[in-house]
Amino acid sequence: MNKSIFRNTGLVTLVSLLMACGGNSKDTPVPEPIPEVVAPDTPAPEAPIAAEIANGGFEEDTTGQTTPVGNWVFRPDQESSATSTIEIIESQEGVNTYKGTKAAEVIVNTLGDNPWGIEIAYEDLPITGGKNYEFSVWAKGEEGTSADFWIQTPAPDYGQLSLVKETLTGEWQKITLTAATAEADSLVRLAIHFSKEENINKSIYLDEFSGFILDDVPAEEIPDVQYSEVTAQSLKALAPNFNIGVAVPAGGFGNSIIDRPEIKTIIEQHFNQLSAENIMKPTYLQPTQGEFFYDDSDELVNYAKDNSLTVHGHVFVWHSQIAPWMQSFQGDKAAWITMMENHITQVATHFEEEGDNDTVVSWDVVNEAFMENGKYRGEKTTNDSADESVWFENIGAEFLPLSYKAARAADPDADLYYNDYNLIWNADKLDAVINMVNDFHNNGVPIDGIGFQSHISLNSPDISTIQAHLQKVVDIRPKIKVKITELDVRMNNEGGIPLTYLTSERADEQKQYYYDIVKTYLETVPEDQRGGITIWGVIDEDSWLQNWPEPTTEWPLLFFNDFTAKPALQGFANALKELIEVAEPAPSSELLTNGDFEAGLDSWQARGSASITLDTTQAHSGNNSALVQGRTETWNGIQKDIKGLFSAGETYNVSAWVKLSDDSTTVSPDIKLTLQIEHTSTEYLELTPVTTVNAGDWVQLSGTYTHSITTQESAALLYVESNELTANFYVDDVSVTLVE
Ligand SMILES: [Ca+2]
Ligand SMILES: [Ca+2]
Ligand SMILES: [Ca+2]
Ligand SMILES: [Ca+2]
Repeated sequence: MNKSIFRNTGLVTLVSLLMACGGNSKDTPVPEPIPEVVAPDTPAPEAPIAAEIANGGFEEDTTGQTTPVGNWVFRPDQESSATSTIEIIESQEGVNTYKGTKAAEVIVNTLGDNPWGIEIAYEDLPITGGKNYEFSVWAKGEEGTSADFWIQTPAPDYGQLSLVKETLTGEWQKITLTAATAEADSLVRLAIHFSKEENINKSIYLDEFSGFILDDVPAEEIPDVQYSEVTAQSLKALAPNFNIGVAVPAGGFGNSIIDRPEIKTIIEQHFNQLSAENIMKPTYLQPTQGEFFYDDSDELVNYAKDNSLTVHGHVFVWHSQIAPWMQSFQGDKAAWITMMENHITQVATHFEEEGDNDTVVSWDVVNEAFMENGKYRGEKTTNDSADESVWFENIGAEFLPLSYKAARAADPDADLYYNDYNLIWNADKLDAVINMVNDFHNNGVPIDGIGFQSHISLNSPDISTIQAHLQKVVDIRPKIKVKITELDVRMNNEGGIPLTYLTSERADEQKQYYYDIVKTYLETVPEDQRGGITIWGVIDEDSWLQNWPEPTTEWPLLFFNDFTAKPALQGFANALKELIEVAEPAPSSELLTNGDFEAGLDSWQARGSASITLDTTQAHSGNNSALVQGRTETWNGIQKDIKGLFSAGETYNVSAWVKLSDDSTTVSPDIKLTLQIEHTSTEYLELTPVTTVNAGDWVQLSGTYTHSITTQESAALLYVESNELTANFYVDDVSVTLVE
């Protein structure tokens, strides 16, 4: 019996019963006879609905085959110089096949850069949406070998439905995965990845793939999550002298910020520095030898300049993302040095600006020159296929000091950084970098700072490790700068079942971790050594982590995809608030007391027959000004005796703000600030040029005055006067400062 038909029958029955009992009394239908459901004595076992995996046991193939029947794809070397052998083998059932005489065998030779470099996949397996599936495969591998078993949505999304990382035991074992398909899904892919150190030169056998429907996926709605409140209005306003950066694409690169007003709004609100995510990398700036391409990077730099942002240049010399011509460049060591130095010189010179107001203020000169064991990349001290660098291999370690010297020569006022990943927790690697810096210092090679990339996971590394690693660089003498250059914080820990949405709890954990990182940085790195903190992207969906190293969602950044700030941003802001001392305004160099009338008319007098009153309806600053009325002579006004204020030979800036009262019958009188000095004679000195004022705006009277009188004065009357007797006017912010 088909289960679904049985269910439907039951439903009809129930509806019929309800109608019979509670139906409309006026029009009571004659109850239908209730169908009798007879339970069979021994119900036939219901066969589960199977997924149609063609040739799941490889019995349709022949030995040595690498393109099996069905939608199987063997990829022994799809990524980054990974190599392996994957083919159909023949064996006795139970030995190297689980069932029948055929199975697939994988022998890993070299690992690739990423964890899916060596893969067996079954593409485009038809499934029914909205069902829970169970898939299984039998595997046998030498004890300690391992593989990652995936159920994914098809290319190009590779959305993760299920992942099992299994260590093999030497015996045949069944690997089972359950996966919930979405209503919209109609195809999935099965994938198994083998790029692991422990598999090198070992055999792994796979046989008998199958899958079937378990049941329906209960409708699950992502709840409307209430995240903790974000009140921070602007990160950069909390730390005006601290570099708060963000990496962005620009120009013709996909997702360019130039075409995205919401992103620009965020940048201009919160950040004061940009890094080019990709468009200043070598392959981008010199795609063909001798032909430099600056359109996109210039657009980024111009945008930064127009919005008072600086740019951290990334990057002159890197083993990765270099153009094919550079990768395969032919020449002896001297030719390689010339080629490398030319790239640095050309690019640095392009962005160098005359004077010290440059937009590009710092550079990652060399990126990622060391392996995790602290040896040079390219020195081949590891089995890692990423242990390759055309720079080290063709020039030797000398490429490092040569790069920094070339960079300094071309851009003398930029901070020159060495940048690398895992420095925030890997002591071997960090020590190697510190040794390099010390060598540079001993040999007069310029370097200004170390960049910690800091692509990290929630609470990993722990804060004490981060502190210790930052401290090591802080302690280098002579002092260099410390910069966090590429910060992002993954929310899914490797190997765990990924979150389907960012929960409020996890968002708050991220907030705390961002807070801890920024706080630790500010507590550890003294102000003169702070290079700043740069976040590697603006909104979560723009992060490189959306598709690397595994297709998943990581919520690593400070903004949600709808451009609203995440609790993580509040964490960042809270640390800035606590630890950045916003400089007090410079101690006032104002020599005049109560020039702003905020202490009332104290020390000010009417001059001549004028009357002066404190006015609280008009003020250039604060709450008060002085109103001058009733003048009968042009020299009448308001005055203050500043005897002894001026020193002989010194020059002063003098200024006052004046606004005409609208009860004046004149509309544009001339007003000036004058000094009457009483010493051996009486002198009248015009401190500011004659200035026309009006009733619409405050107007500044402003000038400089050099005190050339050397004799002691008995009075020095600073006063405001007007050529028009009918001019009634407000005065505020009378100021005298020394010109240094
Ligand atoms: Ca088989
Ligand atoms: Ca410069
Ligand atoms: Ca410059
Ligand atoms: Ca005032």
